[in-house]
Amino acid sequence: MEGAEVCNKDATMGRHLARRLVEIGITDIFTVPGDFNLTLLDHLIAEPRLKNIGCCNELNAGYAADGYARTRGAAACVVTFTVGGLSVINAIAGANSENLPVICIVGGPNSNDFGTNRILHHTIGIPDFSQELRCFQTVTCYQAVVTHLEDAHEQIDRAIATALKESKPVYISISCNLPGIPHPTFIREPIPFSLVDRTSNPAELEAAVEAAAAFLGNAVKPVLVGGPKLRVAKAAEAFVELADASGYALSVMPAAKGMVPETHEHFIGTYWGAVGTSFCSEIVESADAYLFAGPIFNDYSSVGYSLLLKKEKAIIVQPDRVVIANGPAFGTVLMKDFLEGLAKVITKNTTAYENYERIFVPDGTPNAPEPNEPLRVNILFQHIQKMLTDNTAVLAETGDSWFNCQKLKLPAGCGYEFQMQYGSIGWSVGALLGYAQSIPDKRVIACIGDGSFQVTVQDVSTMIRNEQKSIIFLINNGGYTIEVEIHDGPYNVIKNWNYTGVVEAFHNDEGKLWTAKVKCEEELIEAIATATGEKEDHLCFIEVIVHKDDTSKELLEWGSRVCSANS
Ligand code: TPP
Repeated sequence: MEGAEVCNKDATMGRHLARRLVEIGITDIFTVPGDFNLTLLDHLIAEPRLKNIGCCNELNAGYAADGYARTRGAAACVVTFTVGGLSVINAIAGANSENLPVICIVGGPNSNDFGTNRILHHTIGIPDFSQELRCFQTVTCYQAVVTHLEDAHEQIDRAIATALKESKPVYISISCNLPGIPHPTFIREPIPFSLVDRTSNPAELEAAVEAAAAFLGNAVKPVLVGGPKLRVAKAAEAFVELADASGYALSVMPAAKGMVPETHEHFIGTYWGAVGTSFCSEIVESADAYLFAGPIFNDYSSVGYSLLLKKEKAIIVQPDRVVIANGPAFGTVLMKDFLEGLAKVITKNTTAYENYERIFVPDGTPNAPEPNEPLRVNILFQHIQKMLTDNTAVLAETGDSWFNCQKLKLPAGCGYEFQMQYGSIGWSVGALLGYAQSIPDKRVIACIGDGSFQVTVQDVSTMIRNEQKSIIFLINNGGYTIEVEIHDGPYNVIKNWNYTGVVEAFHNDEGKLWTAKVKCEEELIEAIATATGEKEDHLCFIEVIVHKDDTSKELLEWGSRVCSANS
């Protein structure tokens, strides 16, 4: 092939791709092999700075990349053509919904097979190789199908650069015969990406800041609400700067939990309408002006469209535009620039926070259990709360864990992740694998319902294999309880498993796993002491048995409101 004679053995597309991944902060790739990607994998793992994390299935490899991208700013998974590609696609759609730059790399057909009438294995049996690409077009922001060495360099670079710029997943298909062939374009260490940063239009920015400052300056008790797009806008720090400068009461939407320090002196909790932190919704909804930075209002975050907000009172700041009181809109204004600019000119007003302090009554504590009383969910979360430090992070699966974890008070530095927009059950198992891999110095505490766990359970074995030391609370309530509270039927009851038995089978006497099954507070206390003491270097799996109707009160409220929105 072209250029083979002038190149050394490292000047291959596979090595180039590996170097690019390392350059953007990726040191682990989540993979499932297949004959279309084997050579590619050889050349990726030849890169000493890249570790291969072999997963049990592609869905989990994709979820792992999602979890990894949340802290590293990018992640990659590698799968095989169509059978792997179509399996990972649900995870990639989830990463898209969460604005995560996941690079989904697929080992594709031999470049010589394109344009022939050949039928390939792993396809649905027609001589058309575009099915997988067409599926990915709807869930990624860019697709590169690399079938030639000459332009492979630029195709790969453009795909990765687009993922970073858009903060969305991209698809790169690489013909299976090409990754190991040396080519002159891959000789050198890649020149670093010259990503052109987006900038605000200075005049629009100035006008937006001026209009916002005037609007907020006229308000008596303005408040700030952070939304999940703070992350994609890289504006969380600027938002806190604005909170410091303004003295406004500070809250977050549920999907932004963890993006703003809850230890901030004016923090009032999660704004989630009827199911948010007590006194938070009252303060937000009674304010005469609110600034939402990066909100997503959907049926879930709006609690079945029951929020009591008025557009005329709102400044909505999106990653690159600002709308004030449903009137003037300022385009080409970056959220970060806007918040920083506003922080410089804002007038201090602590009225809303003072009102909050005046009316605030702390949450009650649950009734203490009788000795050996069956464990209640609110007792469980009291104990999880005590485990949180700046060396921990929380991962919350879709289900009642959303509501229970949302109520945890995060100490400074404690991470928090969940997948609220897409809400795909099973996400947390794969995401835990990737998240823990990305932050090895923290201990991740995952709260996972039994129904969700059943979807993606296999990759607990990958956590053991990679010596991860997370703590999984498997909440065994016998069913799809969140669905029960929206609309019940016999389909919401699931087969009970011996969950500790399942993960012990994965362990199979290799690696460090510790399990416990707990039914009362006494057993829970002992299990937590062991998991955080003697077994702190183990993957700890604590199956918590609770009553099927034991839920957070927020789920009951939210479920009935979402139910009416659905009917
Ligand atoms: N399939 C996928 C992939 N994602 C979904 N969100 C659903 C189905 C619908 N769904 C949402 S939550 C849920 C289901 C089936 C049940 C979750 O049950 P479990 O994990 O046991 O948590 P619990 O509600 O009991 O706390």
